[in-house]
Amino acid sequence: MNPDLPTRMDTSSPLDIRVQDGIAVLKLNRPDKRNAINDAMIDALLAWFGEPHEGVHAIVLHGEGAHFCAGLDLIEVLAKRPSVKGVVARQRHSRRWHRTFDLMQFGEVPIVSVLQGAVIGGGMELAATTHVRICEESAFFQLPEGQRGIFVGGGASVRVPRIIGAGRVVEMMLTGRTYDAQAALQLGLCHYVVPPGEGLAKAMELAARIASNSPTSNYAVINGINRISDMPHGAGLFAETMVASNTGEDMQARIQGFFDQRKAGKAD
Ligand code: 1HE
Repeated sequence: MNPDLPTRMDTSSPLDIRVQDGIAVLKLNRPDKRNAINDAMIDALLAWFGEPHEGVHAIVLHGEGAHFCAGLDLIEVLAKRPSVKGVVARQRHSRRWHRTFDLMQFGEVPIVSVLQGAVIGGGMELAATTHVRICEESAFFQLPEGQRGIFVGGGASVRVPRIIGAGRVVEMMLTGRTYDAQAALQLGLCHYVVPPGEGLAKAMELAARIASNSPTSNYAVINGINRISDMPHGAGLFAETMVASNTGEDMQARIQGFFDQRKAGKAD
């Protein structure tokens, strides 16, 4: 373990962080509140993702207990809201989530998430920042903001339509529809569905595979693909060339290794 990495073992912390063999495992740690996202959890995510972590090549994000995340901590919001005066001050909350979630989606290292039980509201927004999403069979997705008298504020209106389409998000929010794990797989909300209790092992397996890629290529993929696919054709191709010309640091050894391995395999 790298001693420079902030590692929280404190069971009262909303975010538990452990680093092993180049993989950081971040656990949402408020199971008694279904891992609802309070200010302290956002602060912990912002603090960790706001710093570089040398030696970390993949991240696994999961939640303690039966639910990945019940979204915004509604109790905290109700308690704080009367004291937050003015539009700009009220917008701070959403903008802090945006900052945090952008650092995650467009960070230096790919994130694999494990989703079980509730993936609701802000929990779905958090999941949508991650690059590889694994559902356990119990997972279900909801955006009940409309039913709670609020609107999404952690990036759902930007990230989720890019995954499932704006029309489905509108319908989901208006009717309170729930998507289960199998539907999520078909829609691209998740990439794998695994039996109960197997999500973390699958995530560690995929994270190890991701960590063995070139770090520069991983960085280019997580920062490049989503941004470039938003660009007009010509700008996108130009951006692709610029990104491609900034990768390849270790391509010689990797390509040589690929052919050496094939030769060795054929000789056996
Ligand atoms: C919470 C929260 C929460 C649970 N904030 N405390 N999110 C929601 O609207 C989802 C609301 N929660 C639920 O629908 C259910 O709690 C679950 C389906 C997630 C779980 O059900 P269950 O039966 O296992 O647990 P529970 O008995 O409902 O809740 C257990 C405890 O967690 C209870 O606290 P306790 O002190 O009474 O034990 C609940 O109050 C607490 N809890 N969910 C605070 N969300 C940036 S904008 C994003 C906007 C949104 O995310 S809107 C969606 C909010």
